[in-house]
Amino acid sequence: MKKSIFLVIFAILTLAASCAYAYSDVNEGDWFYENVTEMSENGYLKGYEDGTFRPSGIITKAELVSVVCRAAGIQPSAAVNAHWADGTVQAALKAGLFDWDEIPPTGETYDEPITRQIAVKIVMNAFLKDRRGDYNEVSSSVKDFSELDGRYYDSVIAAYSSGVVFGDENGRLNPKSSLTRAEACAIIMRAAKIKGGLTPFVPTATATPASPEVKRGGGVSENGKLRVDGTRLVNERGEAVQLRGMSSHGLQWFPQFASEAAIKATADYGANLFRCAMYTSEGGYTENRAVKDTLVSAVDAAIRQDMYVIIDWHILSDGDPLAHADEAAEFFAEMAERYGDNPAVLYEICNEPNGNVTWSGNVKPYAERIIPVIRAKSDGIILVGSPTWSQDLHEAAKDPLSGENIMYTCHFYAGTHTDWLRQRIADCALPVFVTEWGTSSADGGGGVFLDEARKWVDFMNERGISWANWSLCDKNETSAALRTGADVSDGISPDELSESGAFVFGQFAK
Ligand code: DCB
Repeated sequence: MKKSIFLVIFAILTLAASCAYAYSDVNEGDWFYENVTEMSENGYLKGYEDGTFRPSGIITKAELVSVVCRAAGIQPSAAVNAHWADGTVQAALKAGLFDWDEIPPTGETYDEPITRQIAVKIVMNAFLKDRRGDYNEVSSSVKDFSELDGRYYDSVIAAYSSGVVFGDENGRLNPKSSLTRAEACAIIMRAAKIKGGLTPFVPTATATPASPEVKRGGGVSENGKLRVDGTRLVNERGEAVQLRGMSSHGLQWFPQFASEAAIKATADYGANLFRCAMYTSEGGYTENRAVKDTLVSAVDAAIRQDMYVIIDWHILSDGDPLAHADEAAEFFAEMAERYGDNPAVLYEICNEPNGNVTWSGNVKPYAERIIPVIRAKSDGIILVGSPTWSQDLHEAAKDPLSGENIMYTCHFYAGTHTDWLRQRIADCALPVFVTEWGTSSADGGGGVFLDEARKWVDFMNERGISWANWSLCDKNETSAALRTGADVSDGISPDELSESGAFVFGQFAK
């Protein structure tokens, strides 16, 4: 069926551009008559075998992307799945028309209706990427502006300001509803003309191969909402799932390595997890609230890249989590409000308690204060540390927390922590998540200790324990995954990886 539709498209595309396009259901006088006719004449889309165009039919994600790409002159690249539109969708993703999570290039949602807000973004990115509009003017004239997801504000404002989109008769955009074929023609034609005319679409014979080094997999579109089943982390179908990825370094020091480009680069090596380490002291949140903005943009970027993402309240020099419990409660209330039902987000409530603290006297009471704050908005995974820099799992096991979807973190550094800590994980019978580990010694330097790191990675893989490696930055310390001066704005090349980074990045896709 799909193949035959494709052949029809192809046959029609090869007709001469002067051919008259008369559809039985498109008449002079219809508001979309000119747009539909011009679209057809230029070979951007066609009608059905029975001579109809079906202007009020709903347009799917694959169809919208295909039509936009033809009109914008974006040629398909090599297909990765069997869907008829895949080559074009892959090319459009690469060209930055949309983000991974909006239309996962695995194909599962290609035939679903596209929402109007995503369609507007794709059209604007394809033709008028640099346009901006006036927020105050547009947001007050679009009656349902508040229904838009925030990531679409810029495109929608630009689209209204340039006259690409008008609201319906009630001034509404209905951002999450579907789009008709006639409406799609109208916005594409308006945008293409503003950009400067139409170029007939001529398909090229050979597609360029997709870049072979990209190794995506195991992301949110594949696994959905996570939960804890016994000691295991499982996906929405109840299947065991292992997350692997990088932790940032302190966001107050290295925001450039928590950028979308840096996060995307780790996903392209196969990571499906990113951890955002927001220090509480040492220039972090309790001293400078602006670091929260860095965290939020990193979390949003990871979500766009189809990754799971940990919001890490990175206590360290402030060893007792109770020291900043009020600020933590306020912070996690805000995060849970913002990300409540987003399946990508995990909450790590205290990185590494240390110093004169005990599980039952400090960490557990802290957790019992913070967990309900998150639970008011989210039943997502909550990750809890333990004394001695999150190594005292045996203490937590004697007096565990009650409630669902709670995991206990274990942190190790290969030069410092060996067999005895693995044994502790094996003995504790708790759901364990290694939210931080390094190939170095516990101070972030020394080594690297790759033989011991290999033992740890094997151990975690055998047990399906999820992990994030410390850290994605170019600091002059052995645990840093990047060489000094690495520029990640265009991805991470193999020669920008440190000795540790080369080892760790090689483990994501295994
Ligand atoms: C943890 C912390 C993490 C720390 C790494 C490596 O601390 F969660 O924040 O990162 O492990 O020590 C280091 C950075 C340095 C930075 C320093 C202070 O790599 O660049 O200067 O934080 O911000 C641990 C983990 C384990 C142990 C001790 C520490 N341990 N610790 O087992 O003794 O003392 O920070």
